[in-house]
Amino acid sequence: MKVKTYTFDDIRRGMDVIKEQFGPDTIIMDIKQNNHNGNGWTKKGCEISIAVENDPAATVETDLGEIRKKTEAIWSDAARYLTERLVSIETDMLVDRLKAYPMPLKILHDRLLKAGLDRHVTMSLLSEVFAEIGSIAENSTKALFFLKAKLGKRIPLCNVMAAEEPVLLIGPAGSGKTETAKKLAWLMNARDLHPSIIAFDPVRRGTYEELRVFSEQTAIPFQFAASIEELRRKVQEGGGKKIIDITGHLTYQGEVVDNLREVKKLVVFPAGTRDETMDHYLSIMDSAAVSGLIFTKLDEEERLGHLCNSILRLSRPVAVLTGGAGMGDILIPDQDTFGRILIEGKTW
Ligand SMILES: Nc1nc2c(ncn2[C@@H]2O[C@H](COP(=O)(O)OP(=O)(O)OP(=O)(O)O)[C@@H](O)[C@H]2O)c(=O)[nH]1
Ligand SMILES: [Mg+2]
Repeated sequence: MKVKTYTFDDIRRGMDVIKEQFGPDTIIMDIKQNNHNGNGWTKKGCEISIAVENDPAATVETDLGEIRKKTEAIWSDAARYLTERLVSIETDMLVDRLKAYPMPLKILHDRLLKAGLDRHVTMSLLSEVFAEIGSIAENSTKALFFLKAKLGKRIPLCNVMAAEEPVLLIGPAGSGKTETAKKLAWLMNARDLHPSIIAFDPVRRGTYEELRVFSEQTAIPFQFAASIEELRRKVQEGGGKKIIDITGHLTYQGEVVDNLREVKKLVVFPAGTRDETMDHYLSIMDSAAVSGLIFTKLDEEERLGHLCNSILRLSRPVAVLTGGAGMGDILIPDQDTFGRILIEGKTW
């Protein structure tokens, strides 16, 4: 049964036509009276909706549609069932394997999963630890030590603290480049690396004031460049460790990356960035020129497992982590760092 609506000039005439065409027993579903505004004149009209039997061709089409819908639903159910079964078989296997493990490894397993680390990564880390130290893993301190070392070995690091070598911070707009430049400069200053910041923005002097104030407060030198030539000259002039903070504008970032071949390029991503966004950014930059990654805003993440999953997936060296508004909220990662932030949380 379908509902069809017809328009007539007036109700009485409409009802006569309906009865004539569809018979006296036609079921009237709705009658609407309305005004049509034509070319400067108003005309009354009405819409009459009636129930009509489906025509045979339409019925076949509807039936086919229904069959298709039901088949799709069966396929989806089957796929869901198989996935659930596989996951549960795998979980049973993991539970069985875990039974043989010392208690501290079982506890670490739960904590890593709770932190959001991929369960396959978690299990393979634990099995590596167990294979290497066996019953020594009964000692929870040793189990944790080896676990951190195993995870640390899987994550390459990038050294940003080498004296003299300039570092260039690139990354999506608002990812934390300027803030990280300040934190890095602060840290390098404390380690007597004589840092200075060079900001590059050919369009607007967006960060100029912020960095000028920072420079005044810390006595860390700051310069501004509005063209690639000026930037290149300022990078080459004088000594010390140069940190180059550039605009979030991707076209200019690409130009700087192409023109400053000799500097170490680090991509800044907030810790919550989706994998696709990171892949997209790395695909549009000359990613071969990128030496390492910086992750910011760790303090805004509930759990850090997903960050470790992304880092393991990307397989690119990590240079710096930041997590907070304070100048000291910066961490130069070492082998222990990732295990520590997963198990112990925010410890910087
Ligand atoms: N919570 C938190 N906020 C941060 C962190 N790092 C940066 N931010 C904030 O993120 C915002 C953007 O930081 P910026 O350093 O200006 O980002 P940017 O990449 O230089 O931005 P553009 O130059 O506009 O591309 C600011 O509000 C920062 O305070 C961090 O580690 N934790
Ligand atoms: Mg900035």
